[in-house]
Amino acid sequence: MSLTRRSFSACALALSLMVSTAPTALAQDKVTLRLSTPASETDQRSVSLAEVFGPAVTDFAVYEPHYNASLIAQGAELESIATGDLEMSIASAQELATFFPEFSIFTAGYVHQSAEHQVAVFNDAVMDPFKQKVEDELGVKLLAVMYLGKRHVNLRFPRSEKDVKTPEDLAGVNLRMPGSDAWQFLGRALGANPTPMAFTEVYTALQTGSVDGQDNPLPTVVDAKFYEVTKQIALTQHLVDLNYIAFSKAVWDELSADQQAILQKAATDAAEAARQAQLKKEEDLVSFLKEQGLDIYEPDLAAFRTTVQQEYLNSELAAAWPEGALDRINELGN
Ligand code: KDO
Repeated sequence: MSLTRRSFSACALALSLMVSTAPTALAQDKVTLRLSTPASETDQRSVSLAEVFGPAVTDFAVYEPHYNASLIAQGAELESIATGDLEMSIASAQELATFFPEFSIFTAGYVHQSAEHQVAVFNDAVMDPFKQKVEDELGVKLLAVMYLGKRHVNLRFPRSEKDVKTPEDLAGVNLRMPGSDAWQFLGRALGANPTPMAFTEVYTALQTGSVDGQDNPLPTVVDAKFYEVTKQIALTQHLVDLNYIAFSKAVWDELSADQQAILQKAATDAAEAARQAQLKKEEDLVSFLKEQGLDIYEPDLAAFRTTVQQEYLNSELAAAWPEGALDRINELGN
């Protein structure tokens, strides 16, 4: 069949219509991954998710972070993922322990010994039943472990007024702890009177004196500017704290195997980038905080470790820990 001018223009028109509709017809719609976190945009975990995770999944997903608990209140993120109102969060073991009491093993003071210990535990078979239960019963996949840092006691009093050597010195101190029960237990185990409070309210509470202190790692004390309204940090390192990158199982199941592999690697890489950044900050920030006028010192660590560990071992929390799990976690830390 010869190609006449008329048939040529008809073909050209049909082709132009196909091309003009191709982008919507052929391109797969990208899934939007809303993340809600109480952390600020400049927190290392937020930075690494935005700089490493987001770009790595951009072929099939749009990463949409919401900081300072602006989308979902701190502690409500996992429920929101379960109901399909959120796709990702930076979850804590304490929040998971409100659903699954056995997670309190990862919230116990002086159990995790380092960032690398956290990674060894997360990747060990001991973690498998914990991960499986969260997937099966909450519809949440724990993709990676993030290093939040070593938590210390940070008080608004100068050391001349309150010198923290042992847990006895925290008697009567109104110490803000995050809301979950596991956090309140830790506050009591330290010897203090814990007050439940959302992270975003802590600065004002310290400034007005409605709490006497709070506990967070040095990078958080700097990022949230708690050093502006506090006078001392007793380096209790009572919890080598962690978060998990929590991800919607329903969204995960909609992805192809290749997309799942890309997303998993993106989460692992983002967690590693944040870990290294957080560890570096922990080294650098003691001198910065001293320059800001804070008194930073080491308390009687043996007294704190012995007291806190005893509180946990005698507690109902420990009764929920799977047989042999603590021994395995300790083995991985040595
Ligand atoms: C906090 O509220 O003190 C805490 O450190 C608890 C962590 O689990 C995590 O939620 C963290 O806040 C936020 O990511 C803000 O850093």
